[in-house]
Amino acid sequence: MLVRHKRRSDVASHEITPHSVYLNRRKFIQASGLLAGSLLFAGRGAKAAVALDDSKKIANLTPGYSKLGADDALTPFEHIATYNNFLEFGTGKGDASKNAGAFKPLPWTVKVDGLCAKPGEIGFEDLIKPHALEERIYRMRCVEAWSMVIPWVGVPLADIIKRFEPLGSAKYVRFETVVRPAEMPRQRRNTSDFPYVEGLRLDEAMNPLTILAVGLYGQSLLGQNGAPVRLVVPWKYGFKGVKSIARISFTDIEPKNTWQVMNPREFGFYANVNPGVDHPRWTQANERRIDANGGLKAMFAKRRPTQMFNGYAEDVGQMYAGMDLQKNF
Ligand SMILES: Nc1nc2c(c(=O)[nH]1)N[C@H]1C(S)=C(S)[C@@H](COP(=O)(O)O)O[C@H]1N2
Ligand SMILES: [Mo]
Repeated sequence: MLVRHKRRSDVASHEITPHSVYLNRRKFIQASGLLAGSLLFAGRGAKAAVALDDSKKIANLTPGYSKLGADDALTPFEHIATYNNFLEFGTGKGDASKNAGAFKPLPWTVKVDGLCAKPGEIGFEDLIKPHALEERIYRMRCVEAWSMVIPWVGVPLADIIKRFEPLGSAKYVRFETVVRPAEMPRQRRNTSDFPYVEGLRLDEAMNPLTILAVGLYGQSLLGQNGAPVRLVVPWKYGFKGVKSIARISFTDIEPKNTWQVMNPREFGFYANVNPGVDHPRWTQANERRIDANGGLKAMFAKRRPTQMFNGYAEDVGQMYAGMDLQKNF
């Protein structure tokens, strides 16, 4: 179980490592590699490991709902697969891609329990297979103010939820990430933060925009992005997107999510992208887009304004009508 136990250094490094520091380090590694004419640098190995891989290609994708602005260019795969938050593998942005190699997502079982008529244990294939896989291009916005445009492959969560027949008393869905200390190094050193937990109100979970993703860029997810199945909620900050889901529970109690437990002053349950509600330590009014020229461009680019509900207000705004979004942050 989660206990309130704040390790200052973890929170700080997760939240404030600027993208520019990460990029400088990467550029340095690449430049050093060139100068030294050497293949010994870890940065090179890491780079080769994140190239698109034909053997992971997913067949039969149908194009699903995507809603992009004129200046929303896709974030290159390389950045999506190497600039991550995944505490189970470390607190640095490069840790997940470096350390996820030992993580073997398949075979995989998801436990479904709580307030539903058809609870049970279900294999990953059976969870996903009956449903058509869609490609959906979503803008994603992290609480730390960087953003990406990601072509996900997934299934509307509503389609999956309906099969388990939630009871009338179910008001929330709670998600848990797998606990596999043998494969996830930070779960060995630190047990209090795990399993990583997230939650949605049932109507948010049933919203047509909410998906369970099994891939991106047309191939199945890499460990660092939450293989084999993770949540994607494009109008909320990135931390809602719980990875490597091992348990889905229907409940009548608002779930306590991991970041809220670690730091309730800074992170709430709703986490709706809102340029009008700042994070206690920085503005949320604008963001740095990680796009085609990679981070190098993002580093020098003008920050762009963040949109209410990350630009999905027409699709999701109704659900929050009348709510005080300063209080329910
Ligand atoms: N299990 C788990 N899921 C997680 C996290 C985590 O640390 N553990 N980090 C979250 C945060 S803070 C973000 S921004 C997104 C990042 O997803 P990405 O690395 O695929 O872009 O994953 C979210 N899901
Ligand atoms: Mo995040």
